[in-house]
Parts: sequence; C-alpha cells; structure tokens
Amino acid sequence: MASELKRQFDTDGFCVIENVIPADKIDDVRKQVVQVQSEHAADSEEEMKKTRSRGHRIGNKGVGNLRQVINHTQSFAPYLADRRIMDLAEDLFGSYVRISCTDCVINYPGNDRGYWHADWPFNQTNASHVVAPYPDVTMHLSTIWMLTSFTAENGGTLAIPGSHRSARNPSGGDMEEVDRDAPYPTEMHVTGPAGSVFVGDSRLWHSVATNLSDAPRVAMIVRYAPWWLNLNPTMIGTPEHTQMVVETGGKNYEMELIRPDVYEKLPDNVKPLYRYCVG
Ligand SMILES: O=C(O)CCC(=O)C(=O)O
Repeated sequence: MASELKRQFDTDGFCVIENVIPADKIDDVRKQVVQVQSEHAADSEEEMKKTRSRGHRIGNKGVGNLRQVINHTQSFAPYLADRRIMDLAEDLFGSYVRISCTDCVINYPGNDRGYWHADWPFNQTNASHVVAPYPDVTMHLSTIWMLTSFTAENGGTLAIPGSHRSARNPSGGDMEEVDRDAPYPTEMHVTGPAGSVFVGDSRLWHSVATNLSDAPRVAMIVRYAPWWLNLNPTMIGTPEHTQMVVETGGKNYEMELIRPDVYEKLPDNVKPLYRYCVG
C-alpha cells in the first residue's frame, strides 16, 4: 500500500489517502472547524490589514478562509502525523519535517473557479517564490484534508496529473501556451470520501473548482516542509517577511505562530512538526 501511494505520487504528483480522520470523528472535526472559522475569520482579516498583508486567497469569491486554524481548534491534531503521510514526507525529506501551514478553506456553493497555480514557494504571484525554471526536486508537500467528501459536483480540487515535473507553472500569467484561467485538456477533479487527504507535490498545477452543490465544501490545507526550506518569508514579523512582502506591498502565503498553550497540549508525535514556530 505504502509503495503504491509513493508510485502514484511520483507519477501523477499526488495521491489520495483514505480514512486519515476516522469515520466516527469526522463530523465533530468538521463542525469545530466550521465554527471557529465563522467566529475568527473577521479578526484574521483585521490582523491582515494591520500587518499590511494581502494574504493568499484574496480574489476567490465564495471561499472562506482561516489561517493557523490549529490555534482555534485542535480536533484534527491527533491525525496530523498519520504514518502514511509521514512515510511519504520522510521518504522525500528525511527527519525533522515541519508543518508550514494549517489553514481551513470553505468553498460555498457557487464560488469562483481559481487560476492554475502551484503552491508556495512555486506560486509566481507570491512575493517570495522560487524563480523558474525549477530543478526537478520535491521541496514542499501540499495536503488538502477533506472534511466533507470531495466530488466533481461540490468542487473537488482541479489538478493536472504529471504537471509537477514541469519546470514552470502558469500562475504568473506569463506562459504563452497556457491560459491560467482556462480549463486544461487533462484536468481532473480530486475526489474522495470525507476523512481522506490529498497529498501533492507543491509544484503540481491545481486550481479551486466551483462548488455546484448546495452545501459548503469544507477542507483544511496542511503543508509539510523539509527542515532546509526557508519558511521565514511566510512568517509574519520576521525580517524576511517584512523585507520581501510588507515593504514591496506584495502578497504571499503567510502563517502565524502557534500559541505556546496550544503547542503544550499537542500529541507527542505532532509537537516536533510545530516546534520551530511556537511563540
Ligand atoms: O480548495 C481547493 O480545492 C484548492 C485550494 C488551493 O488551491 C490552495 O490552497 O492552494
């Protein structure tokens, strides 16, 4: 099983791992995430204005967001170090893996389709990004946690299998042959039952799909990074973030530190993943 996931990941640039959040826990996790998002999203927007940051998902009408959702609910924490995810991460990065993003996203019915992009540090619209052409190396893992089932109808993420091997991506709008806003011939929806986790190479071209159902599609975005990837430009308050994002008036993927009281209560196998960003 583990090697089959790795084979899919290597070939397609992603795989889907089922039952990461057990069936008897998924409803509670989803309810808690939806609740804290509705309670704290406005504060988070205010904070973004104060730090003069423009965030990452602005422009996607109909998508609610809350960054570092783990500061508000830890209901999903027991599953963050799932052995199948960690095996993939450690196979690629070795020891000392870090979690570099724990956000939630809620795609409401009728939300806008997004543009083709790869995730930080490959999204060319971000103030800090790896300049194309990229070497063929997995530098970051993007995972999307399905807190409701993902289907084609409710906007399961659109992905282009194999695109992770490309030395560039269309996010900057400068690839003559690819329109970042248009359907792509080999695009597909990533689907899976609630509790599944999509694990992708952050270079994979993907996009937010429109939710055509009548219920919100709820998910978490969790990223896993090797110790050697410099995350400082994404961390509000660091000199690199100030220099590269605030002073340029740019936008970036951004994260907040984990509160010490939250960190202390995390499961022992999850603490090492956040140890670098407690404050
Ligand atoms: O919510 C989705 O389906 C995709 C999210 C996404 O594109 C991202 O977080 O970069």
